[in-house]
Amino acid sequence: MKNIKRVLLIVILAMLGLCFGCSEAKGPYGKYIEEDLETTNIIEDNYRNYYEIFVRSFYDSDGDGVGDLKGVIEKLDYIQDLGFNGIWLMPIHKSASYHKYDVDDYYSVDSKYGTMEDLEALVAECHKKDIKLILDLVINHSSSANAWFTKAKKAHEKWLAKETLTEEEEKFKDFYVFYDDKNAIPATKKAYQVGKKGYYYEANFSSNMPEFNCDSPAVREEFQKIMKFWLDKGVDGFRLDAVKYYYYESHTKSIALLSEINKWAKAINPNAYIVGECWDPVTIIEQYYGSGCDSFFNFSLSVSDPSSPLVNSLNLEGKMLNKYYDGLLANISMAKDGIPAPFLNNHDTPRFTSTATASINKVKFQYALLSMMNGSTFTYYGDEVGMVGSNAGTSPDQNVRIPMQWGDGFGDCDPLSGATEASYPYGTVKAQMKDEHSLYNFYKKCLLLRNQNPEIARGAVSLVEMDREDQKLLFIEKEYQGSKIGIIFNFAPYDNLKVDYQSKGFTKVVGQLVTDSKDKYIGLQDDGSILLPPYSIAIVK
Ligand SMILES: [Ca+2]
Ligand SMILES: [Ca+2]
Repeated sequence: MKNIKRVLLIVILAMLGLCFGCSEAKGPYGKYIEEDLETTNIIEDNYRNYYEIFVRSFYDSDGDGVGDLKGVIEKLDYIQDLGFNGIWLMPIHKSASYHKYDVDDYYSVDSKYGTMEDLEALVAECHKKDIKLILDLVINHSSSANAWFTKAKKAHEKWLAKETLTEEEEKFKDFYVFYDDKNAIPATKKAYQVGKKGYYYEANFSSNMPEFNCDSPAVREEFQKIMKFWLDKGVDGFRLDAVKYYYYESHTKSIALLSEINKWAKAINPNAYIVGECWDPVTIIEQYYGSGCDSFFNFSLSVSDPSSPLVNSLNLEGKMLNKYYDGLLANISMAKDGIPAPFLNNHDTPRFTSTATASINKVKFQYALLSMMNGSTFTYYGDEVGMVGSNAGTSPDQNVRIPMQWGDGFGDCDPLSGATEASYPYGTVKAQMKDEHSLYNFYKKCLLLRNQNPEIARGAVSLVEMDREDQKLLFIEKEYQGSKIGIIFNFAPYDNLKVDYQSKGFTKVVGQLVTDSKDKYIGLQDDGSILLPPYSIAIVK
């Protein structure tokens, strides 16, 4: 029966070729395969496609030049349409800095971003669209302008002077890490003297970021209160900043605190999602998963790691194909029972479009490689339109936090003070949405395929075939709840790759990611195999 169908197909194709003089780009690729992508196939779990937003530079709803929460609400359709179903907001609490990683008041929304009502409205709108919203929670340190720091210094000085303390002063005298003897400051830590008072406070990031004393029961109680406050507002979890700095001297102690934090959050909302930032190699991060927190970012896959298998899988002259597969397996095994959290770049790293060798096809393929990883992927705002920016070397962080260019004539934020570059080589959002071959539309396809095929994020992986000689073919399968998909990669930048997928137990192509898509596609050959163009991926079932 199959053969008859094939013969018929060939006859029909031949006739079409005759009728239209082969003007349809049949090329070497064979029959075009129609896809049917759904946008709303979201499973109610914590495996999500997260979109990281720097509110200041995202969308300005009221024309004052500063992005705001109402702007995020206005762009929820855009975010959902791209295929994201989770949002990580970089810090939104009151803070004098532009980045807000030094918090003045943990129970507030910075007035530049909007009001508490705006945040509540954003939560409600996200939930209507089945989007989870997580907040950046920066509790290793506060701002030195936080009222708690003033209270703590005052109480600590009274205590040093052996004066009687009130109950509240007792609570605050050790709220931050103070050293009364300069010689007691560990060589690995940074501490600053308070005025000329002869005592010091720990601040490993900067003098205006004093670190909380995580041993203090009062501090731990406050952490719980902060989380309860925001979870009660309906936010779905937290991205925890700088978790290894909780106790900079001891991973064991930081992990133990994370275990408590995770329990506190889950006691309020059992489905709360916690993802921690521990900028360390796999061997360390896997220890952090022992805390029970859902996720820790996988820095070993990001541009911050020069040996990242995602970055190095481009230009396979270096014979790195097995490294991509190893990286894919390590990404899963390091997470133990938790959820892997792979990403390419964020607000602290150069954008991956900024490497000297970047071309649109490489940028697309690199994102496609990320998109085939298990777990919750994290995508930094603006990457979908290929925004460029680097904070490498002496370049400022502002370069990777520049405004989105919407191209609508409104909503663009003012340029970010301090940025030394602002580049949009692939055009505005509006222009890219109209171009079916744009980065934007490629990103969208990657994300929709993740939603459509839940096996990609959640499936158990096994190897079908890897051509270590040629460094072109990687064929894996992922199985989730009895459903199996195959993922076939052509890692070659210039060569087509023919694959007989049917002999491996699969019957149809359900998705294709072709980087050079102007005249190339993954097509069915007359013999039933498929031909993959350079830097492309086929998903088969
Ligand atoms: Ca505004
Ligand atoms: Ca600390």
